[in-house]
Parts: sequence; structure tokens; C-alpha cells
Amino acid sequence: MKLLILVALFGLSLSYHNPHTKHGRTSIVHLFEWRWKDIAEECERYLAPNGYGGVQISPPNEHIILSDPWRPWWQRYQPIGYNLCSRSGTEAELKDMITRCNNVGVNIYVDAVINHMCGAGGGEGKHSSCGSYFNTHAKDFPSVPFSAWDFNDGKCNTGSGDIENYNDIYQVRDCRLVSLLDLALEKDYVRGKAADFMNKLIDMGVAGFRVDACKHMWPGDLAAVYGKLNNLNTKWFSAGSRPFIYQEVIDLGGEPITASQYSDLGRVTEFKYGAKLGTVFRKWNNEKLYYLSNWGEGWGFMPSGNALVFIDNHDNQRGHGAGGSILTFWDPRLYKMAVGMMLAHPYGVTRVMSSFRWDRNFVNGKDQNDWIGPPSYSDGTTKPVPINPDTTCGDGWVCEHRWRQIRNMVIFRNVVNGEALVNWWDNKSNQIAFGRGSRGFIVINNDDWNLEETLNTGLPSGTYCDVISGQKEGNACTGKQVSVDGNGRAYFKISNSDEDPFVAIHVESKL
Ligand code: QV4
Ligand code: CA
Repeated sequence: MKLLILVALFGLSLSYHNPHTKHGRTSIVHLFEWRWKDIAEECERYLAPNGYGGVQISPPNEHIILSDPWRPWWQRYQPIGYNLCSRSGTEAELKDMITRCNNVGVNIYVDAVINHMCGAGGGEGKHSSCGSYFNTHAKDFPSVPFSAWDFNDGKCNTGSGDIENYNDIYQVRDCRLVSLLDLALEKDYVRGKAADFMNKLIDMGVAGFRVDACKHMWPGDLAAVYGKLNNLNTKWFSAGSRPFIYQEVIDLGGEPITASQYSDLGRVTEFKYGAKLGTVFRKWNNEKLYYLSNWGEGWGFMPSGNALVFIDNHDNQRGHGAGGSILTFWDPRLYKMAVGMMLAHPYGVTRVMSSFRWDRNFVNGKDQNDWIGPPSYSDGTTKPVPINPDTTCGDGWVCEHRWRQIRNMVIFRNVVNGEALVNWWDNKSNQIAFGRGSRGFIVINNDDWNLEETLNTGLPSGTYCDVISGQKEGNACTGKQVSVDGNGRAYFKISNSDEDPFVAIHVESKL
């Protein structure tokens, strides 16, 4: 009996950790600020054929519309209610996208903002992206409805009403994050409204949620909300499937609120991962690639089964949240290597970032333009994502997920899924190599000199096509070729001046 209860509890708590990706696909892509119409097409024309398992979408619910600054991307993190019209499109377009992506086996994960509504200074007699009236002075959000009773202000003890000290766990949960009106999630009414919103999306077919600002909500309140969620829609998911939950908690150490306080409830974003890997590839603090031989838990990260990992996200790629060492598309050579390392390594569920470009303007090290929203027309509506003849994206959409090196490593991760990390090699500096069972092998040279080495790949003998410098097309290879002998050994040469100084081969790139 005891054992049964234990199994039931354990099973229940781990049930939110499963991303429910299909067809052996393993990675998620964040299509930041994309329109629903474009995501639907991207699922069909690109993500499914290239092995992407899911998309994280920007918040789909109604939000404030700001003019100063003009339509910043972060207006979508200021909810006005839970009607489903946003800068990315209408409810009908959202529904069509979820259906079409599910029909090609690509899951949709929703960025759920349930800690707060808009900023306290949002205004009176204003209207949301769905046209709903609101009044922040009276804390009146009739489209939900929420009124003054549903906010935390009575519980917050700081002078400003804002979070002033991250060492005080009560402030962090009960005061306002940068003035955002803080919801009283201990109230069953408020929990119910959050759950109704999420359940509507679950019934439409989404596979789970990135839950925003979890550090600012009590784990017990979150557990209560998750407990109210429906199982996933059985049109696309097996009966009894719980939604995938990954919670945004920025834990870089040094604060009393830690990621581990949330990891029983669902996965948690492991922010140390990108911060550390950026430091290693940049060679800051004397870091070297060979120190990655125990990458993962060995570096003080949470257990792999609890982690959602990424090199950069929409905040830290522009200096919000946490920054410094983070690699982004602005440093493409190092970025591709770091993303390659992440996708080759077994740790965590991996998320690839897909960004838009903006005009940076640094004054004293701070980007004055970190607020700029997605490529838009002058009336503020978001532009579509045009696809160039060479498969890249136009109009300021970066589409890192379409970069050959990144896309091919997403496929690599699928091919080696479930295989152990084997045959580690390093030169005690910035050259490393490792395999995944007998299915794939990667070699990286981040030193300022050439790599010339014969290594044990663990792969069956044959000629393989490097999926970084090119790829297998039919029976031809558009990149470098690697021949593996009968003992699984192969000679690698990677010049430090190569455009991309790394090589990756796997059993499906065999010629
Ligand atoms: C400002 C001042 C306040 C002041 C207020 C007065 O900072 O002190 O009281 O004006 O009106 C925007 C502005 C911010 C402004 C606020 C309210 O940038 O200056 O306050 O609006 O008007 C995104 C952006 C924020 C943005 C917010 C809401 O990053 O800049 O704030 O959206 O539009 C912590 C958290 C973590 C968080 C991270 C960024 O622990 O949870 O900071 N990350 C998530 C999201 C992030 C989002 C939020 C949380 C909030 O990933 O994108 O913030 O939903 O580490
Ligand atoms: Ca809160």
C-alpha cells in the first residue's frame, strides 16, 4: 500500500515533466513574436520536415498596447485579460495554428503570464489588444473579471509596493515585479481564472506551458493551479497525458528562492546552462572547453530530468533578466558552436531561440533599444515572415532555427536520442570530442590552432558527411567527408580559421 502511494505520488509529480513530443523529436523552438499564421505555415513547411518537436509561442492573451515606447515587445507581458487576441493574431488564427501544427506532429507550448496583470501606471479608460476596457487606478479588469480584491497589495510590505530586495522571499512573491499588478494566487477565484485560461488552450490542443515569472509565485499556489488543469486533448495525445510544464525561475545562485523549490511541480529553466556555456566559449575567467567533460549536473545544475535548457532567451539576448556572457545570433560563430554543444549533449530538454533583429544602440554598455518590438508596419501590426529563395528569412526575422548548422544539430539530437555520452576526448585546452552511443560523434575546436587527430568515434565503419559544413543530399555530401575505419576510428582536421570550427556526423549522415 505504502509503495502504491509512493508510486502514485512520484508518477503524479513527474507527469508534468514530459514534453510529449512525437516521432522521436526532441527539441523545442521559441518563435518569439511570430504571428500565428506564420507559425502554422512554419510547422508544415519546415519544422515537421526538419524534426522540431514543438514551438514555444508568445503570450496569446489580451495585453496592454503601449505608445511610449512604441509597441515594445514586452507589452505582451502585461496582460489585461484572458481573451485570445494579441499582436500575433486572433483566436481563430490561434486555433487554426494549433490544429495545423498538431496535425504534422509539432506541439505548441504557450507562454503563460499568470503572476500579474499590467503595470500599475497602465491607465484609466484604456483598452486591450482585444478592445477590453480596463482601469489600473481602480484595479478593474472587467473582461476577466478581476477587481481590487484579487491583488496582493495588502500583503506587500515595501514602501514602493514593488519588489525591492530579492533576499526577502515574501517581497518576491507578494510585491509587484517592476510595478506589475500582482495577482493574489492564494485565492481560489484567482487560481480558477488562471486555470480556466490554460484549460481553454489545452482543449484547443496545446501540449503545455512555459510559466512566466514563477519565482514570483508561491510553489503551493502553482501546484493548486496545475492541479486544476485538464488532461491533454485526446485528438492528438494519449489519454491521461498531463500538460508539459516548464517554469521560468532565474536561479544563478545567491538568492534564497531556488529552482529546486519548483522542480517537483514541473521542469524549470536552467539559466546557469547558457550563462556558463557562454563563459566557456568566450574563454572568460580562464575557462576551457575541456572542463566540459562533466557538463550537466557536474557543474552544479539541477538533475537533467528537471531541466529545460537554452543558450539564450528573449530576455537575456537583450540584457533583460541576466546577461553578460550570454551568446546570441549577434556572435554567430561562437553561437553556432554553443548551440551545437547543447544539442549534442544529453542534458535536459533543449530549446532553440528564433529572434528578430533590432537596431542596437549602446550607451555606457546599455542598449537603449532593448525595448524594440518585432518587425512591424507603421500602424504597429507585426510583419509576416518572408522566406528567401535560399531558405533564410527576410524583413529582420533572424530564424536561427533555419541556420544549417543549428537545424542539422536538431536532427543529430533526434538521431542519438537515448544514447549515452561516450568516447570523450580533449586536448586539455579548447578542443573536445564525444560520441552518443554508436550513433553520432561531434568534434569542436575553439583553440587558436588547428586540430589534427585520429579519434575513436564508436560509429560503424563507412564514409560520413559532416552536417556542419554541409549535409547529405541524396547520396552526395555538400560538406566535409569523414571516413571511419573498422575499429571505429577516424581522422579529423579542423582549422581554427574554418568558418565553423566543428564537425558532426551521425548514422543518418552515412553515405
Ligand atoms: C518601470 C520600472 C518600475 C516602475 C514602473 C513604473 O522598472 O520600477 O515601478 O516602470 O510604471 C516593463 C518595463 C519596466 C516597467 C514595467 C512596468 O521594462 O521598466 O517598470 O514594464 O511598466 C518583460 C520585460 C520587462 C517589462 C515586462 C512587462 O523584461 O522589462 O517591464 O515584460 O512589460 C526577473 C524576473 C523574471 C523576468 C525577468 C525579466 O524574475 O521573471 O526579470 N522574466 C519574465 C519574462 C519577461 C517579462 C516578465 C517576466 C514579466 O521572461 O520577458 O518582463 O512578465 O528576473
Ligand atoms: Ca506574485
